[in-house]
Amino acid sequence: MKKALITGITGQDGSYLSELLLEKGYEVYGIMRRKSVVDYGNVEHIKDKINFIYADMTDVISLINAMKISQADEVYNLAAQSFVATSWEQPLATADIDALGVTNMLEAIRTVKPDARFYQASTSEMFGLVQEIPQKETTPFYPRSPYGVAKLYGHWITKNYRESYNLYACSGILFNHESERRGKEFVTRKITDAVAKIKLGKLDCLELGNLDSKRDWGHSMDYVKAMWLMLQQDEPDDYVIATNETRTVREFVDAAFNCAGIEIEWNGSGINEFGKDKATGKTIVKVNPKFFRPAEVDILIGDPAKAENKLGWRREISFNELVERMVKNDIYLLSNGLEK
Ligand code: NAP
Ligand code: F7E
Repeated sequence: MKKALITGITGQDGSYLSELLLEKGYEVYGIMRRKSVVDYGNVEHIKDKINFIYADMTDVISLINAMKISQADEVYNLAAQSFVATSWEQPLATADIDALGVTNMLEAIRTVKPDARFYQASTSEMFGLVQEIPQKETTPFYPRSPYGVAKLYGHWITKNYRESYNLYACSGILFNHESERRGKEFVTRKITDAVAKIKLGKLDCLELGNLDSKRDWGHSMDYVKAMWLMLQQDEPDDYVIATNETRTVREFVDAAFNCAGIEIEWNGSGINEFGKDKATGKTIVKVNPKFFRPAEVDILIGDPAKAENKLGWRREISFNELVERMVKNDIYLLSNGLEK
């Protein structure tokens, strides 16, 4: 029975990856931060199948301990301060966790079990002000947020430990991936949650920032399969995981309201743009400059050809299915008093 250690197990990807590895017969260990109220986050439903270890990415001793306890064959480093907007408010905490935290984890592996295979959760945010369209493994990086900068350190230190110490260490450069378990501060879930509330008469209007921003959105369930595939190859390498489709935030809003049977009519421009419910004439989407970022990543679109050819990875959940699943789920949660 193979053993896997997942950092960030309570998050969106951690939960889908845990389900995948449990299905494959792995013994799953997960590191969890101590909180004042115990909270298993997205793995509440499978908590009895997981071996939890209290640890923190900023505390190397706790990560060495996690390696000693788990004796993991595979380590998936998914833990991060992952919300880009917060990285301007907490740049140092973001760097401690997302940058130095990676070195902490690599050192723990090197010290306890250097033959363990390592996956690093790199990100399309490293491309930032894009130097090429679409972005692939060879595209130069230009991060645009403290989050992107910290993740770029994590990316390079992973490559450096692979080259310096011959560790089996891979980075997955994953483009945006969402799901029913996405945190509500991220734009997709913020939209689908608001669509459910507006549909059920519990909210009047959704306020958003930059509607023109373009993202390459897939489903997390597809993306965790790529993480596992990367650690099953003969040689460690880095891969872009994306859908090769890009859409604006405005297009996501249209698609989400459509799933709830509401058609939007857009009026105005810039910060004065708003969306009306075509049927009722009521304004249900507004722009609020409070949600703009100090520096924006205007467009992301990834080329997953290398992953498709070498790993045999394919995305299975389409954009429309992703949006529909998220909207349906939020309507279900709200209708049944289950939303958090
Ligand atoms: P998420 O839902 O925000 O989960 C982040 C996880 O990290 C949570 O379990 C959180 O634990 C944990 N964590 C945060 N700080 C920690 C610390 N100091 N020590 C230990 N654990 C800590 O993120 P996600 O969407 O699943 O993303 C997984 C990873 O992929 C992240 O590294 C993210 O940056 C990266 N990524 C995500 C995307 C995407 O579109 N989703 C794309 C590219 C890369 P708590 O429950 O205690 O907060
Ligand atoms: O923003 C725009 C915002 O916060 C997407 C993380 O998983 O993916 C994620 O980072 C876009 C941005 O995700 C609102 O300005 C407009 O252009 O959903 P987001 P993100 O910043 O792309 C990458 C790949 C990661 O690695 C990260 O961990 O949407 N936007 N209006 C808004 N965004 C938010 N959050 N809220 C708004 O009201």
